[in-house]
Amino acid sequence: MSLQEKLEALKVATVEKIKAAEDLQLLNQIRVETLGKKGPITEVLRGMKDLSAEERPKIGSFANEIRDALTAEIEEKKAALEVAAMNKALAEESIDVTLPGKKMAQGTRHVLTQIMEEIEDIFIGMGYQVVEGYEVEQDHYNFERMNLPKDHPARDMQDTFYISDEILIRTHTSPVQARTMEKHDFTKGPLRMISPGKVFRRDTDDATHSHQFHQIEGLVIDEHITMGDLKGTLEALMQRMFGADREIRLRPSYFPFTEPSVEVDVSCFKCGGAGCNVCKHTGWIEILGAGMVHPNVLEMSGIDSEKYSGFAFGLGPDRIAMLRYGVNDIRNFYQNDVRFIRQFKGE
Ligand code: 2U9
Repeated sequence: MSLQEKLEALKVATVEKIKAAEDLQLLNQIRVETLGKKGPITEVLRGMKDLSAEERPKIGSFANEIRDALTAEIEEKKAALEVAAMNKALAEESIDVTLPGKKMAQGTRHVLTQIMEEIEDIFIGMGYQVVEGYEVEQDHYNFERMNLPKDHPARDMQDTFYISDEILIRTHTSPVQARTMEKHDFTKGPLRMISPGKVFRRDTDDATHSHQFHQIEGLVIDEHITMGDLKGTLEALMQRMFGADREIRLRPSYFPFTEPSVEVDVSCFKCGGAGCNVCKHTGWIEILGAGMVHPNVLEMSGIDSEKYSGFAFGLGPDRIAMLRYGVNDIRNFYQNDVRFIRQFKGE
């Protein structure tokens, strides 16, 4: 076989290989093997010196021709493979915009937050300010200012989480009111406030007791505030929360910080007063504590109890949520089991 025939055969075989190559890596391998420094064409060109002067230009130009032809063939195939790879990637990575989207999980406000915000909205509508204070408090504001002197049983280590002799975590939100009333400028108008928040009592947790629970306390101080203002305000609150035909009744009670003090019942929102399991067949539900602010409490905050009077009340959002939704264990509110929490969508 002449050198020319050999080159021709090489060209035919290589073109076959190029056509059959299915990826760029293989194609590159063919290029290196055929046209590279150690390849047959380079070898022919290198061996030119041994050829006759007559043969040399013929073989030389034929070898160059073949090299150029194969280079072009490889380039063409390379472009084709690149286009194929791109099309494949496009097909695989394309997004089907008609598929349904992923649902974003939407949380809800905690049921106790919902109840507290509902109550806040009612009082904001009646011109009250919402004040949040400290959870870590001084004994002075938590007890002393609330007419609970040093020897009062409510200050017992049994009931209160003390941090030191003088520092504790609040057992009610009353210290917020005490701090607000001592700062209030009564020449500018009455004080109307509520204070919602967490409170803490040393207690063994069970279905109806939790060492952490919530309170909303309210306080109104002005000249000529009477028990009638107290009753009208709490009746309006109960009607907004439990229905326009709710009634309330007051029973005498005792709190150190109010005198007189009352327990407030609301007519049952489930049976309307006829008697059912919610009201334990009495027609009434005990829902609030309240009273006229004790003169000592006013005086300790620098308010003239001859000129000013006020009413105060306290309620428990935990108890309200338990009554309204039939929750039988207060600990549910604090265990953050989403199966419980997500039942209260707040719509
Ligand atoms: C000041 C003066 C008086 C707040 C009051 C109650 C009655 C009351 C309980 C209801 C259920 C606590 O959440 S509960 O466990 N509270 O019965 N609270 S009067 O009296 C005040 C507050 C602040 C300066």
